[in-house]
Amino acid sequence: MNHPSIRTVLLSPLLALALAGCGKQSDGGTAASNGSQGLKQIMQARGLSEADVEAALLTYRPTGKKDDYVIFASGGQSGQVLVIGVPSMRLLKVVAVFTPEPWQGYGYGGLGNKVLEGGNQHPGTQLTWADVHHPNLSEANGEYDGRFLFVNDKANARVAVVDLHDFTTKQIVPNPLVMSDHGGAFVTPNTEYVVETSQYPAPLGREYAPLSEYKEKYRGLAMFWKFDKEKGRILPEASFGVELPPYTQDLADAGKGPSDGYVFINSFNTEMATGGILEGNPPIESGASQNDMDFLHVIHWKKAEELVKAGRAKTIKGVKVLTMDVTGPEKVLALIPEPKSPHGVDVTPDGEDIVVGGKLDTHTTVYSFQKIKALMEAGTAEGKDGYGLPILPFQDSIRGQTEIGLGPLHTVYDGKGFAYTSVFIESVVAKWSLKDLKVVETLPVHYNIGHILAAEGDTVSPDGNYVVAMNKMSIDRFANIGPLYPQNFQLIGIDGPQMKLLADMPIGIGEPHYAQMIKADKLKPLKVYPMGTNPYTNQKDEFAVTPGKERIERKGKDVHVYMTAIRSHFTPDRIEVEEGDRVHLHLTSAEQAEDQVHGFTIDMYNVNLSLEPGKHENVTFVADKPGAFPMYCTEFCSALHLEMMGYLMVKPKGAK
Ligand code: RUQ
Ligand code: CUA
Repeated sequence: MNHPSIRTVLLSPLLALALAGCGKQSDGGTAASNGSQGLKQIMQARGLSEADVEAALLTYRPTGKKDDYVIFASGGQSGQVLVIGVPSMRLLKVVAVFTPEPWQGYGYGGLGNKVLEGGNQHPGTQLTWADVHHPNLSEANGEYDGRFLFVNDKANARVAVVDLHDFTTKQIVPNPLVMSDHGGAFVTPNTEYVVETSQYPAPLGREYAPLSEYKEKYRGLAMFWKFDKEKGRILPEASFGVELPPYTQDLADAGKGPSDGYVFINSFNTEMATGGILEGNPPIESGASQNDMDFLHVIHWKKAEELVKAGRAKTIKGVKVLTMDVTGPEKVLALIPEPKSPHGVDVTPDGEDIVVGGKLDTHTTVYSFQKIKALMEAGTAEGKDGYGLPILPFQDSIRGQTEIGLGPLHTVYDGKGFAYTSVFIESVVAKWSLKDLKVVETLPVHYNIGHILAAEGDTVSPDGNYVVAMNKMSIDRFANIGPLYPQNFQLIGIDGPQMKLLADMPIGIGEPHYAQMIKADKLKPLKVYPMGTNPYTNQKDEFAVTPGKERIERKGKDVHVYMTAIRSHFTPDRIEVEEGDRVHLHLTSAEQAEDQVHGFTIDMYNVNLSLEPGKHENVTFVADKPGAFPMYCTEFCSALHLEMMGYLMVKPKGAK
């Protein structure tokens, strides 16, 4: 059921019923009036207003009733992704992405280890955290298609691919050229590319150069990771980068509709400040805030793609890169002034405008794609920057500016002509009209809203019923749990004439930066795996075990154990090896019933697996600790779950 109909059809009579008792309700009467009397008492006892009750009715999901939308939110420093139902704001899952996660058996000996290892920037050095910023859903024709989710790790310059067919991370791609990323992981309208742009400049390819050579040697980069939807993987060899000046690029967005083929990236340190407080320089925060204008970068990626195909790219660390001596003259890369320390850059659903929020400004600036395109094609520039890139005239590139308030950051859309901007310093959501660039309403949020998201908000047709304020602070909202406070997601209804605050959700993990919200019925994940499935190939694993064929095979020091799990035993349940043997465990869940999950751990060996129905896992380890090690199921799967165990017997060297 969709939200407007809840509000108009269901809510009014219900509320009327609920509130009938609030004024002058007389005694006695029908069951209905007893009910409303009860509600009135509850409202009084709990100190609830009419608006509170309305919000509760609009968001409450009784048991068994599912949510209409699903949010994929960054899990911040946890390196994971949060999956949240809307409007209930219930946490449904935490998907392991960049960080080992024991419940999902990700990074504890099983097949997921390979995915994590593939994401290491320095082979052999396991990264165990990430700074997740912007989850982005795959798109087809500018609409979320519910198939994949891409996430960036700002701290270690990586992009991950989560397959929504089983909500499992399949690939982590380290960027070999840059140190950090922020403008990612944004997709082009048909997910041709996953865009990842750098944040803090460094020499490309991660070489050393002293800070005194910043202007000459440090660079930014826009990476276009080619995505193959059929394979469900990024293809690094078919990807390319576009070199950028060292201006500290920030957020990015891909064009859509008329602006499909372009990418927009902003920047906030065109001063190229590098700090040096002890050396007598201003701190970077003030050094980077001298200019009134920074630069919006515009990349014509379809043209860049052609130039790469035509052999115009250089190869750096195995990546094809178009350098500025090519992209400037070829009109692939242009700069446009943008007001003071911008943060968000958000293309409107019709693809015609690009809205930029300036952190130190009181406006959002609305750039017109048609104007930009005409200027770029005509080669009209008011000058060139120090790298020979054309600077388009500001006034001729914009449609106008909206007076928003202090500290506008990010903007989302409702598809009905309104934009919603998060205003950090003022702690409000500002709703404004894209047509006349005027604020029509502001709603206080609690507190210091960073990002904001809308239902189907980054598509060509947002749903216009919900917005979520992603607040960085939550002072006074929740029980005191120590000096590290949760952040606060606030669900806001936007389908009526006024914005309505509906629900708070404390986020007790990481700092979530961004999120996207998709219609729940667009997601069509598996319920069980076909028996023996390797989730990383989506195929039957070569070592899959058929029930009845369980066995132990020894080849010298290698012991292969072919095991199945089904309520409530592992077969075999005894493994006997010698100290120093290499154990290869091939473990198939023989379950095919929904929600019948087993876990598998071996005490002291740091092995832990999740065995969803039908899933297959392979684990290899050296039995280097002698002893009698219980192995057991870690999910309470049945009445005899505690009995679902066995022993790994590791005979000490030299023992008889
Ligand atoms: S988002 S710096 Cu506004 Cu990546 Cu948080
Ligand atoms: Cu299987 Cu507990």
